[in-house]
Amino acid sequence: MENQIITPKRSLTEKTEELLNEQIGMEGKSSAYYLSMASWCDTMGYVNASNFLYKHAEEERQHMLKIFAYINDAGGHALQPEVTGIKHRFESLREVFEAILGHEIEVTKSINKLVDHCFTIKDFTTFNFLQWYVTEQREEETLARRAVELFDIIGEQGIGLWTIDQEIGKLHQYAVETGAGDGAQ
Ligand code: OFO
Repeated sequence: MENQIITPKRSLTEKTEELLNEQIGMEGKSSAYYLSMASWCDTMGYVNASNFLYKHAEEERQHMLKIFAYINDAGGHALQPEVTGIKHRFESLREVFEAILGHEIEVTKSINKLVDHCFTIKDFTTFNFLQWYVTEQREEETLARRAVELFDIIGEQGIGLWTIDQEIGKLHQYAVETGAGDGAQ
């Protein structure tokens, strides 16, 4: 087991810093991915989905910056991640929201790995810092799941896609009003 090394210069072990930088990469990728999706939705006339995703891209960037501040305040060095391989075109609106749900599940696994690591080495400060992300992931997974369900409940024929876009707008509004998907309790 890695020993926690707290010195006058730093409060993070190298491994913890490495994992936090990996998480920065995940959040940066989320932001870029959602921005790309927002743009595609915009070009397709899915106005509400597009607004939802532009805002979501911004939130993910804030999640990334929160970790930047945490690492550097603890005496480490936060690294700007390389973000490559972002998809720009999608087959359908459904594909977009299924991809979001799949991506958020991967982000949750990554956060859980980090939380487990911190608990194991007894870095309770970072463990505590990460609780915000634990809550956030549950909210974001729920929002994405609700969006994916709309495709089955409403159906995509006729005005189905238009209606789904309207409902996504309501989900967005709900998230804004309650702070869901933004780590609020
Ligand atoms: Fe950063 O909250 Fe989702 O990915």
